[in-house]
Amino acid sequence: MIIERVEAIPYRIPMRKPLHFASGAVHHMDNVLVRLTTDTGIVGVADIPPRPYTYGETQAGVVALLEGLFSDALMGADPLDRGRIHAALNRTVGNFATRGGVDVALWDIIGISLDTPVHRLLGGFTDSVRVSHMLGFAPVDEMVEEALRYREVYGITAFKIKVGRYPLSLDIDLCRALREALGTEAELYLDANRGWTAADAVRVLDATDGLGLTFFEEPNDAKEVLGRRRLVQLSRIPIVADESAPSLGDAAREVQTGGATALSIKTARTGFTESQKVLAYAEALGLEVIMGNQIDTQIGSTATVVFGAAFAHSSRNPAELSNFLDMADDLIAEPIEISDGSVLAPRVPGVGVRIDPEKLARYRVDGKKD
Ligand code: MUC
Ligand code: MG
Repeated sequence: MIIERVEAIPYRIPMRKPLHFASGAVHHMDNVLVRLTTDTGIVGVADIPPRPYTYGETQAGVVALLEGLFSDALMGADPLDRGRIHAALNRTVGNFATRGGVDVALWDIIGISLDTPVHRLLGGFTDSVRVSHMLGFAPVDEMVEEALRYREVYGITAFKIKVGRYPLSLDIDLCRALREALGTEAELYLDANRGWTAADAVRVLDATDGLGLTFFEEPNDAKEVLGRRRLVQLSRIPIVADESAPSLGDAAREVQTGGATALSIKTARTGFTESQKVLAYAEALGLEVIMGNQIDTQIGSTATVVFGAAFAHSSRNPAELSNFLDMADDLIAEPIEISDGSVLAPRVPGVGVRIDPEKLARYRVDGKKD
């Protein structure tokens, strides 16, 4: 089996509710669908969400890379030879989302060819993953109302609170309001997307002590190493590396140099192959991981479910799986269902995503037709 066609399909779907956070905002999903077709007729797909404010990738850049250098590496390759393919892809630095998407599409092909769901090929630990919902910036009463609604409608009881704003009291008051409204059973954790200085993040930790927060993701810019190290040492809750750890090497550097005590794993950037390495590294060191959200569509969120369900250590904490609900529409033919606060891993062969051809035709922006 060899890959004989590499397609990069850019598409745009508006957000029903734009997501705002300290490092940026998403009003439209300007993503790229990668489609790898083999000589056996098997087609592997994955979603690539370029996040310029986080990694510098853009939709046009992703398309150019897939149609250029990455096509050279993929055309004629057997999808089972992942080691060789990744060695070739790794000759291009950065571009994490593009690399992650290609890996997921390769696994999709492998799963379909073996007639097996990929979460079972990877590890098969469980078939259900608990969901955490990410609350973007909005007035406090709206964020509280959203959390209560998601608990009521979907049974979600874990929430990641986007913070990182000034004055600090804005987000401190927000944390208090959410804890008060949701009670003690809800799991609440923070993500500042580098919005604060390390010293201010320590002030926030002090002010929110007693609220039972469980994690604090990217409080400041991890490149400010000494400030970050001091913060990590002072914090009683794990400090999570997310955008400072977009690859295995970056994750190891952040942990080994005292910049983080937990890791966010995003299949949107480390696919399944490198995510497994990050997971094993974290597990060996006794560090918790959170299956994170790159503001993913249902295609991307399905990949997260697949990986989360595959291993004990990736399914321990609720995974960030629900922000596709902020989108006005999606390319997926069978929508993800969240019930009782959980999502089931797909049972069909492959990653388990089927693209709706009419929706793809409606939202693609390259003017081409299938
Ligand atoms: C997150 O966890 O940071 C916001 C920016 C991004 O790249 O991912 C999101 C969520
Ligand atoms: Mg984050």
